[in-house]
Amino acid sequence: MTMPLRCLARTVGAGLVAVAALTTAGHTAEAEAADTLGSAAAGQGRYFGAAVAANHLGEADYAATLDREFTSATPENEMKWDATEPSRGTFTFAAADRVVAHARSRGMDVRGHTLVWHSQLPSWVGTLGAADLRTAMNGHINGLMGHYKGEIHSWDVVNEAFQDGGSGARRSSPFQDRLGDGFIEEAFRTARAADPAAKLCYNDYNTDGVNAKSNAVYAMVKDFRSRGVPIDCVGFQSHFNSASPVPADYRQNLQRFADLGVDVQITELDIEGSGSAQAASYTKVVDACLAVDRCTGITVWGVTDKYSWRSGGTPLLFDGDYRKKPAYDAVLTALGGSGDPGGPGDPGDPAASCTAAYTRTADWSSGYNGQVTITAGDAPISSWTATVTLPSPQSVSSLWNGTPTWTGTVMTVRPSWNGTLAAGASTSFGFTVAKNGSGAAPTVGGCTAS
Ligand code: 9MR
Repeated sequence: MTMPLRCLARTVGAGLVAVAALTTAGHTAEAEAADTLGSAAAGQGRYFGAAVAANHLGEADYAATLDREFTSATPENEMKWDATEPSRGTFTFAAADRVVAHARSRGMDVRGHTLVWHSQLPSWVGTLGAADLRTAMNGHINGLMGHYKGEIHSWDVVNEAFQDGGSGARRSSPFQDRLGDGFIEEAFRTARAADPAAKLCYNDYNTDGVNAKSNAVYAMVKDFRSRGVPIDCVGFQSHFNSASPVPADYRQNLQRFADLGVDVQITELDIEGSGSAQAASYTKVVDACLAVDRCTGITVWGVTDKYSWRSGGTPLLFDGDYRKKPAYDAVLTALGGSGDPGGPGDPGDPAASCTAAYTRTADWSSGYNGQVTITAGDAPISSWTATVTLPSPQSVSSLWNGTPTWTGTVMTVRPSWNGTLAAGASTSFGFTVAKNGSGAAPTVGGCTAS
């Protein structure tokens, strides 16, 4: 069967990373039975997302796994108040912009996280009196939502405003303590005006089952709905471990919120553990979401165990080497997708594919060194080809760990000794460029593999 080729090619500024991928035969997400989390979830009318850290996007395996598997991205820390408005009125968007640009250029949706939260709050906010704090809160919402207007699918407008424990009370914070209960409503009204197209969510943890805390959030959402306060969705963080397992009434809890007329989203899923026990817990979560019509998507709180905020608990779907865990297979299966349980070498294996990621490794006035890391996809490969287009009038003065041929300014590089790669394994070639007056970045085109 002939499949369309799919090619992503980007050039980013020097020092950043360009990733190019070309699938040579079959196995595009669009063309086959769902074999990625994102395509399987799409088949169920849902998104499947991950929390993304800007500072890992330059790691080829991280970016390749993110790009292959996920259809939504949540900046893990980059949109928080301390990252975006460290001093009053001075907005810093560079790190969040990197996540948004990466995600959007690859067709992913973005969840905005988070506008009003007691944590990761710069100290200046806590010094303000009530009137000033109200102005600052609304200014922050307008600053963030204005900058990303039209680019964010759902915003966590207010995060974690309720206390743990049995009281169902609001959590102490500068917002709660100075502005009272009404700060949440005000934040949502400001948010609706700032970007009317974005879904506005309340997000919290330990609200996954029916308990005093989720009852308090439920009462608030019900009140908002009855009074026309703009709220579209409730986020259930879903950080689980043995002390806080997936609740037996998870689906029931999601459903009662959905019945209030809001969407529900699983926003920060991770489950500590390993093997079949972890896999079974993930299955419960996916099954619960699929059983609730208004559960519109699932986000896991990271791509790989090694960068998880709970890395010791190995709570995610890919291990530290980006290998799929049993939990991955369980999620894919629960989403109705079909994995590759037989492993490499079995009939039906993925086609040979590779990605090429470029970095500038050294830079001086008259030249620079570039490096392209070739990473095999889901199948082992015996050869690869990558193209590098140099901006005129640059010229390559030497190249190592690869064999170049030239057509005009396009350099096609094939392996020297390093053609054979295991699935997911990487090799690199490097080259020295004479700038001849131009320091612009080269374009790394498609990587093809056989
Ligand atoms: O994963 C985030 C971690 O990198 C930060 O150090 C931490 C700081 O507060 O926040 C983590 O993300 C939290 C999220 O923003 C809100 N819900 C709980 C998440 C895990 O702590």
